[in-house]
Amino acid sequence: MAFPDSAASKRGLLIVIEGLDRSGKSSQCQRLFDFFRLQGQRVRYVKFPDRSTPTGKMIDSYLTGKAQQDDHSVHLLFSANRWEAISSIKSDLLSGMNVIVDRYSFSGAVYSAAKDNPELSLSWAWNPEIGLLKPDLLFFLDISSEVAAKRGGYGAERYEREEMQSRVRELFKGLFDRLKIVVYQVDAGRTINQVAVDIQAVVKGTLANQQASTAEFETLGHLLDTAT
Ligand code: Z5A
Ligand code: MG
Repeated sequence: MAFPDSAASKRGLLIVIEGLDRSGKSSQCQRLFDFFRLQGQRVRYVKFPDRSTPTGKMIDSYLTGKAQQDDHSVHLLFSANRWEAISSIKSDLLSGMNVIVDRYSFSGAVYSAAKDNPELSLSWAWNPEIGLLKPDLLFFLDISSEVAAKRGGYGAERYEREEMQSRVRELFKGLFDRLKIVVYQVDAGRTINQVAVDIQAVVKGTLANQQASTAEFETLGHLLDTAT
């Protein structure tokens, strides 16, 4: 489904920050948020899963081990958690606001596929994401499991185990290849400042390009090879 783009005026940028656990996504989203505010630009920070909504509360119960869910069912809840937010994100973008997103469809597909459930392939997991807004800028914070583990160690939530993280890392790379999407890979094993400077350099370059911020919306499409 294509979102009609009625406004010819300048819209905001949709910026997604993805990455492994403890790679510093939330820290970098906050830094980027502050960067926009300092520039006098309107900006919104959205984090998925949004645990405040009814779907988000069910997801939170699952992640914290208070509730069990079928793998497919919880996967669709994560996707629904994005779909229920997308019209408000789109309307903010159209109003000229920049929107920073902390985890998005890419996390959605890879964390479910990493469970190695033979009935839940990466292709199956990607399908409910098709039609959501495609980011204008996509960053992937890359970090080794060893460095990530040093940042306080893995927590108590589901998925926070080192072997799961290695699988997730491989799946992210495979997914980006199969989507042929432009991804800015950032070495997130450095200091928060060093990482923030790299991200801001790309954002500044895009902001300087007026065409990019008036572009029509694109949506996430099918994986190129649906064999797996
Ligand atoms: N999940 C899913 O299955 N399906 C979906 O559709 C979605 C998510 C959207 C919860 O996600 C789980 O949901 C997650 C994926 C799954 N499972 N796992 N595992 P979440 O986003 O709510 O998880 P989180 O706890 O907010 O994020 P995180 O990955 O653990 O952390 P982060 O945001 O990448 O890092 P941070 O909070 O910015 O930093 C972590 C610590 O490291 C903190 O103490 C920082 O001060 C420190 N830090 C950050 N950057 C640095 C640098 N550069 N150097 C040193 N220390 C640093
Ligand atoms: Mg986070």
